[in-house]
Amino acid sequence: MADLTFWTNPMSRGRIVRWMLEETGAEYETHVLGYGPEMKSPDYLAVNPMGKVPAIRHRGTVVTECAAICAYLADAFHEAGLAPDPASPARGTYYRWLFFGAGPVEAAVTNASLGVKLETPQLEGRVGYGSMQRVLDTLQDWLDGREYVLGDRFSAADVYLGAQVAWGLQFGTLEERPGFRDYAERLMARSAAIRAREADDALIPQGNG
Ligand SMILES: N[C@@H](CCC(=O)N[C@@H](CS)C(=O)NCC(=O)O)C(=O)O
Repeated sequence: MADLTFWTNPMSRGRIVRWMLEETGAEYETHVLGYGPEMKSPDYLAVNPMGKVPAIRHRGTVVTECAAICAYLADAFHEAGLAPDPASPARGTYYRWLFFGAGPVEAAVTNASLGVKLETPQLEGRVGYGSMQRVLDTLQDWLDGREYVLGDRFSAADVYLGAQVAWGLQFGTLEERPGFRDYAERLMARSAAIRAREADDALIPQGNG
């Protein structure tokens, strides 16, 4: 059994995790799963009962959910410097934006892309993201004057949040706001992001199988 195994499809959120894996510099073994029967096979359901990618297994422990995988890998490979010290105040900021990406941003973008609309403004109090407008304003204000979520320091929070912003802009599911494109381009120009993109692009024919 490989020390670090990665299950993905090249046209999936697995691209976030591959980028994160490349940032850590760790060696890993990739298993590409096609959508449909391969992801729902008994073998893979034993790894992730959701039948979804991505997933990793490291030293026998399975981790699913992109944001959790990013946070886990940052700690497991702490020498890569992708997460602030657990006892530092920056750790709070890091968690805050990592989960802002996994919660409000992801839900708001998914609902918008599916055409889900809140019937009345009162419902904003019941959905975790409130409104897309509020999510975008909050993110825009935070990124204003900052190179990364933590200021001048890149972290795993930028991998997760940055992927949401970059792909949202690319697929038109996220509104253009001042700072968003610069942030996305800065991140996507990183050598690990480029390596990950090239590796996944090369696997696209296999992922269709
Ligand atoms: N919450 C999960 C979402 C995973 C997810 O929805 N993956 C999609 C691809 S992007 C998938 O595997 N879909 C196949 C299916 O549900 O059958 C995460 O953050 O990793």
